Formats: sequence, C-alpha cells, structure tokens
Amino acid sequence: MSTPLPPGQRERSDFPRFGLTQFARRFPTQTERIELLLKGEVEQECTVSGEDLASLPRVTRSSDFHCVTTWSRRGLDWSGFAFADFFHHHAMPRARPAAAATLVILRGQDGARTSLPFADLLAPDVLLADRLDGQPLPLAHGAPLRLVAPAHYGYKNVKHLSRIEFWSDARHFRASAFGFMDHPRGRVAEEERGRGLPGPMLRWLYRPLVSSTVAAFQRALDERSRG
Ligand SMILES: Nc1nc2c(c(=O)[nH]1)N[C@H]1C(S)=C(S)[C@@H](COP(=O)(O)O)O[C@H]1N2
Ligand SMILES: [Mo]
Repeated sequence: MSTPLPPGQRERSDFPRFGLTQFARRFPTQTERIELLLKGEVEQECTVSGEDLASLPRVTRSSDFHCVTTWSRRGLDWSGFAFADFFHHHAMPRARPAAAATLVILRGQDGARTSLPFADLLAPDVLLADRLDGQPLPLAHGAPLRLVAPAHYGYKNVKHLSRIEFWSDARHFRASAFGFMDHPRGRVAEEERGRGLPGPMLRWLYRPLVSSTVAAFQRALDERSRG
C-alpha cells in the first residue's frame, strides 16, 4: 500500500526527538504562547500571535518525516495553518516584505536556524503546526509551533519557531552547523542532504550517528522532566 521511501531513507517505528547534539540540552523558554517575530527586509517589523493564526483556516495533513541522517517516520498527522495563508493574511499585509526578499531564515527559540527559498514555503503542504496526532505539539516535537515542510529534510522543519526573516540574499544567514550540512533547499526527493557533497555519500557519514543522537536527545528530555 505505502509508497517507497525516498532514496537512502530507512523507516523507524518511533518518532524520536532529534537534532544536532548541541541543541539537545537547549529548551524553549515559551512553550504555551505563540509569538512569531517577522523581520529582515520588511517595511514594518511585527509579531504574529497564536490568536492571529487562529483567524486562518485550520489545516490537518498527514505526511512522512525524513531526517537527513537517513531515518524516516511515516504518517504523522500535523495540524496548524498553511504557511501560504499565514503569509498572505498576516506577513504580507503587516510586515510588507520586499519583493526581492526571496530567501527566508527560520529560527527556533533554542537557537537552531535554517533557510529556505520563499517559493518553497508556499507549497500547499507547508504548515505552521501547533498540533501533532490530535494533541497539542509536545515539547519534544517543537512546542508551541514548528514548521512542517514534508518535501524537505527534517532540519528545515524548525521547532519552537520564534522568528521568520525575509532577505534578498544569504548575507545574514549562518548555518547551525558546518556549512556543508545545510543545503539551500534540502529537498528529500532530490537527495539534497548537504552542500557540495553528494547525498549518497552523506548517508554513510550520518547513519552511524543516529542512535547516539537519539539517546542524547532522550537523556536531555528525561533530565529536564526530572528537574
Ligand atoms: N529548533 C530546532 N528545530 C529543529 C531541530 C533542533 O534541534 N532545534 N532539529 C532538526 C532536525 S535535524 C530534525 S531531524 C527535526 C527533528 O524533529 P523532531 O525532534 O520532532 O523529531 O527537527 C529539526 N528542527
Ligand atoms: Mo535531522
């Protein structure tokens, strides 16, 4: 029934909290209230709240999630708001980004960041999600709001999303990790895992790191909940 996984991916039955290990012990300070700062080449910096987003049609979509380190989790039910609706009804009228601002930087409360071409964010399956599998988005998966861009590797799906910047070039962007680890688009179907290195080569580099990374992120979460 199910379609084959994208090139180089292997299915997991769980959905681990994951990322660069430097972010395992960094947690968001605000998990209840949504506050999205819009800045960059805009006419007016502004903040979009959860109440603002609630004026948009709620969208629920099932999608598969593909981490660049080769693990995939199928069939997650995300719910939230289409990025395109957020852009047309809040970002455009209020912040008025420059027409030349075709690069978007997305930042999370933990300091994680990535960039995507603005045009990729307008795809109908790109959401600002505040719910997962029928529940409010848990801390592990990006509370209070995360980007969900299913055609792009996990690292483009910024958790604890707090800031969206519109720029005409990449001058203001510094990758979370080594530059080669952040492809400008990161499309899963094209195996755009990283910059300058072929995707299939990065599979072998990343795959051995998965289990220790999952363990580090779980340990940090356990320690935090023990207080
Ligand atoms: N804020 C933030 N967003 C992030 C990360 C992170 O460490 N911090 N890790 C990225 C990576 S590499 C992946 S694979 C996914 C993992 O999402 P999950 O923890 O919900 O499984 O989140 C992405 N977004
Ligand atoms: Mo990832």
